[in-house]
Amino acid sequence: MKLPFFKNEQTEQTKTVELANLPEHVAIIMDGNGRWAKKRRLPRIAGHKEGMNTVRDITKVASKLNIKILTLYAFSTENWKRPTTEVDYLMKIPKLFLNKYLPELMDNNVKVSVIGDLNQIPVFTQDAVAHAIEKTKHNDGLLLNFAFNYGGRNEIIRAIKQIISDVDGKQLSVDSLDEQCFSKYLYTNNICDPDLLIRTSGEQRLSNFLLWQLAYTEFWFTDVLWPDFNQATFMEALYDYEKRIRRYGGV
Ligand code: V0D
Repeated sequence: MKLPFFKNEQTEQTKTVELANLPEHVAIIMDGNGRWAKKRRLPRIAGHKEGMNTVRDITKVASKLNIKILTLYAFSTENWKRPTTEVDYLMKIPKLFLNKYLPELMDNNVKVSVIGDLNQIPVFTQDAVAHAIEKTKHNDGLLLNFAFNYGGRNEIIRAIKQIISDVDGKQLSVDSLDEQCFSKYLYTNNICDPDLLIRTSGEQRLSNFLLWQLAYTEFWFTDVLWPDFNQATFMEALYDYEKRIRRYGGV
């Protein structure tokens, strides 16, 4: 099944994505919220608030396209270094987002999940997230996975500590440790690796996101700022993804 999504009126060129070739798992680094606000002489938090609406829009599109998993980098372990007022506002966003959109997520059969260390975040935020996870746990449509207080290196160290503890406790033998076994110790234990990574706002680096999981992922970058990112930009990414031949290091 083909889905046309773009038509240039001058050249009559149309762009189409083949629904069968869509990525199963899309990961996104939602960058450029502060810059979006600055351009408008607004405080950075206004950009984060606007970015929340983009999360809603892209979740809706991904869900309609039958994409299986959407992993969004919402807050990194490094983001604690930002000014307190900004961090305080960011910690309110999950609750704001869920108060506004949880009914719609339910309607769209979306299942919410989180990767990262939730112990370090305020209890009211933990509660809001836990409530959404519980409420959506039987949904079997899109898995909307937020990386929240997440860091890739931290995730790997945490896995190693758990592995050592399991070896000590004789639940695991060193010989049986391989890539597949190791990946079970990561936050992402039951979900496949991302097929496509999108980063908005022109930066082209990983910023400690999903270090292990992105080994074979296709990367797609755009200068568009996250609050300006929309269905059209998302379709463009999916269109480019389909054109790439994926070899997994083979021939
Ligand atoms: C701000 C742009 C949704 C990026 C998007 C504090 C930065 C809006 C959530 C969210 C954030 C997280 C968990 C959950 C439901 C929603 C979110 C943060 C930041 C981290 F269960 N947007 N969003 N969380 N921003």
